[in-house]
Amino acid sequence: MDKESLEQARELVENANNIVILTGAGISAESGIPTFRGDQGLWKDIRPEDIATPEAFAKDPKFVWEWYDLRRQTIIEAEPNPGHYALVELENKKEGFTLITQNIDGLHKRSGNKNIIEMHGNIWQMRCTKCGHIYFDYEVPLKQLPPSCKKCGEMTRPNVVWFNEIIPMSTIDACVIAIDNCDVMLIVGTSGVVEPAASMGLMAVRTGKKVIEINLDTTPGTGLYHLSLRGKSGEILPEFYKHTKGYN
Ligand code: BV8
Ligand code: ZN
Repeated sequence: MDKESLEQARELVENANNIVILTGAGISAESGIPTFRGDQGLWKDIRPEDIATPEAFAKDPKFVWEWYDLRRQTIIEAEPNPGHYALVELENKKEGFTLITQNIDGLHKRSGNKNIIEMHGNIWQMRCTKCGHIYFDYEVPLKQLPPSCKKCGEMTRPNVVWFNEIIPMSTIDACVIAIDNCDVMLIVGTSGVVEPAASMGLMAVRTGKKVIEINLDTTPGTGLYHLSLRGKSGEILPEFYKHTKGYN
């Protein structure tokens, strides 16, 4: 990755008062959690678009829960990586900081970030299909599939947003307001395929924000953004602090 772009990005991040971060599965890849697409994705034989849907769940809730239980078993073993911790540093240093994540693994919370919008939900939360009760359940592996609601005993689902499900307007509004108020937006480890997250970078560009992408590959947004840093987020994000006073 070229030093010049990294230096430019470091300056922009350093001088920004208000920053928004949008993360995808790529930021958790170095923690050992497989991404969705691309050759290292674990789900080669399963397209997320075919199983992470209300239709798949209605057809065979046990099969869908087996997939989530498998992912929970992978995630529980994973540790946040330097990329996650660099975002905690950033939040501690910035006046305005919002972390929008598409990830449901909960690693941003575990690493210590506070102002997080989990726009696709959280794999550790169950939601009752009958009474709507939402609660955290960290049991791994799950003894009963599908799990029963702790309150009413009916079947639960993962409290995540599936394909063709609406993301609550309050969540979208919070993302739009954060982007509207920021000077700089970092887009980290997302293939830019899934809407509405994929359009957020463009929204920032259109409203005059400096958008910096960090990814191993190019994405549909690469040509539009102010800077595109090619490399691992776990190596690039900490670079933003290597030369900052007071950061050791
Ligand atoms: C909605 C939760 C209104 C569940 C997820 C046709 C065209 C356009 C849009 C649509 C369409 N048809 C339908 C739609 C809408 C649909 C959509 O976008 N479909 C896509 C697939 C075409 N969106 C929706 O349905 C959304 N709701 O729009 O409501 C509506 C209602 C009804 C009908 C229509 C519209 C809801 C979407 C939410 C889906 N839920 N997750 C779960 O996880 O089980 S999405 C899922 O994909 C994950 O959340 C994941 O985060 C997300 C996005 O993937 P990425 O995070 O980008 O991961 P990916 O593997 O793709 O990429 C990883 C990247 O990291 C790569 O670029 C790689 O190079 C990079 N990388 C890897 N390692 C590293 C790295 N980078 C840096 N460092 C590294 N070390
Ligand atoms: Zn219930």
